[in-house]
This record gives sequence, C-alpha cells and structure tokens, in this order.
Amino acid sequence: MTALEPLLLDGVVPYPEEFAVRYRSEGHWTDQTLAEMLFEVVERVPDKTAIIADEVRITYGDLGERVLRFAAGFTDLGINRGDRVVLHLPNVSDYVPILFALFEIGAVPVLALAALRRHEIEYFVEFTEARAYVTIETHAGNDFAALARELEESSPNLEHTVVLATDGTSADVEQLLSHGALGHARRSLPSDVAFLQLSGGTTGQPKVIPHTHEDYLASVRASVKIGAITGDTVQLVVLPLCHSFAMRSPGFLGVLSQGGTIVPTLNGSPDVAFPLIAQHGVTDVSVVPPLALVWLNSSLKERYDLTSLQVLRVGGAKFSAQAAGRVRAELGATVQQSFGMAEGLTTFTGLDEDDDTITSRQGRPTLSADEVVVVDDEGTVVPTGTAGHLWTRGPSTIRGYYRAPEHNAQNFTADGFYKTGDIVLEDERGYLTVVGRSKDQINRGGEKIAPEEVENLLLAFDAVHDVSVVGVPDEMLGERTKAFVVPRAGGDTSLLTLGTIRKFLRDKGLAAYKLPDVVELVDEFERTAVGKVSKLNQRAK
Ligand code: OOB
Repeated sequence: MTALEPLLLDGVVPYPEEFAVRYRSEGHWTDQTLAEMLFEVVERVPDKTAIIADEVRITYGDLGERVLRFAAGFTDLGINRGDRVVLHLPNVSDYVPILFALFEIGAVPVLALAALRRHEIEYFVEFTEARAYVTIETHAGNDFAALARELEESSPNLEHTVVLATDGTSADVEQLLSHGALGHARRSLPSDVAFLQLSGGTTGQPKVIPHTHEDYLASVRASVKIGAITGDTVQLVVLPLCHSFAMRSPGFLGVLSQGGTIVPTLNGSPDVAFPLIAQHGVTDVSVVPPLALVWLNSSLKERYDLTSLQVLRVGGAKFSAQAAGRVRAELGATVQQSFGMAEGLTTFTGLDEDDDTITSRQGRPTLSADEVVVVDDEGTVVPTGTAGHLWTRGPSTIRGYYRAPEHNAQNFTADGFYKTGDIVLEDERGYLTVVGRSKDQINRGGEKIAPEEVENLLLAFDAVHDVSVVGVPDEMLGERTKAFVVPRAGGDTSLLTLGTIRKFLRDKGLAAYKLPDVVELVDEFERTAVGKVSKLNQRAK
C-alpha cells in the first residue's frame, strides 16, 4: 500500500512547522488517529462495556464491529477521506459508532448540536459543502426527517441523507449496515482535520472550528490524567456529545481511550439522571452550572443512591463559589471546575486541591505547552493578579477558523494566539479566575448565543426598526436573553410582543435556545461616545 499524503483542506490554517515539530518532540502530538485510539482499546478489552444507552449495552467488540459496518456503508455511498458529513444527532446509542465510522474512513464530520434547526443546519451544509447529512426523525418536537428532505432539494452539494429512527432502527440505517464491514486500517493521518466543530460565535454566522486528530488527542490524553479517568470510570453524558466539554474534557473520548463505560442520555434532569447514576454506578459526570444547581436543589438526591459518583465536573459558564462549596456535602462528589472553549484551551482545577482553589478558580491549563497571556486593551501583558484579556496558543488550540480569513485576522494575533474574548485573572500558580467577557456573546447557562445572529433575523420583522440583543443577569442561568426593540415609526406596536417575536424567529428556523426570554420596546438606544449602541448599559437592565 502506498503511504498516505497529508490531507489539505482548503480554508484550514495549519500549525507552523516549527510548532508541529516541537509538539511532536515533546510528546503532545503522537502518531495516532482517533480511530486508532478506539481500535487499540477494542483489541485490548473487547468484552468490556463501552456504551450503555437506550437500555442497550454495547461492548468494545460490538462497538468496533458496528463502526466498521457503518464505515462500509458510508464508503458504499461514496463518502471518502476529506468529505464533510453534517452529523446532527442528540445523545443516542448510534452517535459514537457513526462518529467513529466517519473517523475510520477519514471523512470529516461536522458536529452540530441537536438543538440547532433549519436556519443553522442549512448554513453549515452549504458552508462546509457537505456531501451527506445524518440526523434523527424527530427530536424535541422538531421534524428533522422533513428537514432532511428540504435540504436534499435546496443544497446542490448534498448527495445523501441518513435519517435514524426515533425508536428502533430505520431503513436508512439498515441500508448503511448492509454492506458488511471494512477492516480497520489507517485511512487518515494524525495531522488530518478529524472533524469540524461549531463555535458559539459572536457574528451573524457561527464560525467553524477545524481540529486535527493529533491536536485533539493531545488534550484528551492530558485531561484523562487531570480528571482521573480509568478503565473503571462510568461516565454519564448529559451534555451534547458533540460539545467539546463532553468530547474531550476529559469527555467520552477520554473514557473510551481508557476502556471505561459511557452512559449517554437525552435528558439530565434528576428524575432521569439520578436513577441512571444509581443503576449503573456512575462515577463521573460533566455538567453546566444551571444543571448542577438543579441537582443540588433536587429532593430526589435523598431518594437515589448517588454514592458511586466521584467527580462532578462543572464548566461552560461561571459556577459560583457558593454552589461549588455545596457539592461535596450534598452530592458526595468532588467538584472539578473546567473552563474551556471549542477552539482549544481547557483548564481544570485538580481533584486534590484545597477547597478555596476548587470553589473559586476555574483551573489551570491542561497541557504543559499551553501558552496563556493576560493583556490589557493595548495588548500589553498585565501584572499577575490583574484582570485582562486572555490570549492563548498551544498544542490543541486552533490557528484559525475554517474558511474565515477576515475573522481570523481579528481573532488571532500575528504570532498565532487566539483572543478568547474572556477576561480573567491569573494567580501566581497559573490558576485562572474568569471575571468577565469582552466578546459580544451571551452565555445562557453554558449555551452560547451570538447576539448578531438573532439581531440580523429580527431586522427582517416588519414592525421592527432596530434591535439590540444582550444577556441580562439571571439567578439560575447566569444570563438570559433580552431583546431591546425600537418599533418602526407609525407601525403597530401591539405586533411586537415576546410571543410574536419568538414565533417569528422560530418560523425562521432558529434554535429554541437562541430565542429571547424578554423583550422591551424602547424609543431609541443609548449610544456610546462613538455612536455605537451601548450594550453595556443594556446588560445592566
Ligand atoms: C465550553 O466551550 P464553548 O466553546 O461552548 O464556550 C467557550 C466559552 C469561553 O470562551 C467562556 O466564555 C465560556 O464559554 N466558559 C466559561 C467557563 N467555561 C466556558 N466561562 C466561565 N467559567 C467557565 N468555567 O464552554 C467548554 C469547553 C470545554 C470545557 C469546558 C467548557
């Protein structure tokens, strides 16, 4: 067999050679793909349980077999190395086999939150020139089978749709699985782009994040150590499987890399999650702060045996020190704070740190080669302990968004640091505390919303003259979404209610979590000295 040449996807910013050499020589990047990571474990512990989902237990041996059968199916469809496939699935049992089947053949899955709808999915299918779209008939009341049919009509590049059944198996899945199984082989290189992930974003259109096998596995391996993941770990996955916190921090990839068991669920509420913890002896879970609060405040925690739970990892948004301080006494688990971003850097608090660090810091960088600088508005490094903008560069942080040169010029420095848009304090030990944000983004309990995306859609509403969308404080969610609306002169303001505005956005196919929670009609916006809408003042309201 001839050796594979590196895959060069146009619109990907590569790591400069000197950094690639350094990351390899220091052992951060290894000669392994994500598929190879899995098959090493399949060989080693074929009889261990890899996944428990939808009442089904899948061993590593079965998982490997299913991956190779799906891989044969996708190959039969003509999906090859480098081809993009939009994966739009909630946490169902076939998520992991399908994901690894795409890794196995070197195709590039585009990982879309199940909560996204037509507005976002259509854009991703077109922007990434996807050849296939994989989804499920219905989810959370959305008819994705109909969306698949619409996309087939509207997107010229889309050749195949695969629709999973909401219950049981679908004709599309049967068809894919009917081609036997490929043999596991190297069909992609560790330096290839493994998948495209979607950023929470700050702009009208979300940005797309390309990760390579080697950059991703670097952070998976390091997070496994910090998160104390072993072959005995049983991890409940309540976050969307496509989210970077759920994937690699240490995530289900971390657990699978060690031969542990993952228990994906569609629903993290205590009445679903607690019985799963008790039944399967769950040891580890990652959640966003609002869900941690719901768990802490639930009376069901007395009803179920949660003693197996060792680690409650909390991240995605700021977790209050007060709530963090309750976790050990009330849930019996050690809290591990994590601050991370799909673009790369992830920080964790150590499991055996003192209580003050665990409750009031968001952790320190995972990899020894992660570079972190905290700078003022002019880009000058600030003294330790002073708040500033966080910039970062490292073995698992991208060098640019996919096909976005102009945006990259603003969001990366000339020497490759990613400007995170977060305001942090760094202590003498390198622990970060997140104190604010400079990017125009709403963090609604860990779910990221780009105000500009919602504003652009609302400007098309007849009765709207102008609109500004901001996050306002919320006790449970941290922030909720408020739309300030200037009505069109002489228009009928009775048309501008929370209900009509939400319906308008829903009809546009916008994901439900991006709909405003509150609407306020105003005559005009307060402006800053340079004439920009003063979002800072609006956030305080
Ligand atoms: C995680 O990833 P994303 O891409 O959904 O969001 C990244 C942004 C960060 O830039 C920051 O603004 C915010 O979410 N964030 C936090 C936080 N964790 C994330 N803000 C305050 N405190 C925290 N602990 O959210 C993510 C990815 C991997 C691990 C953990 C979180």
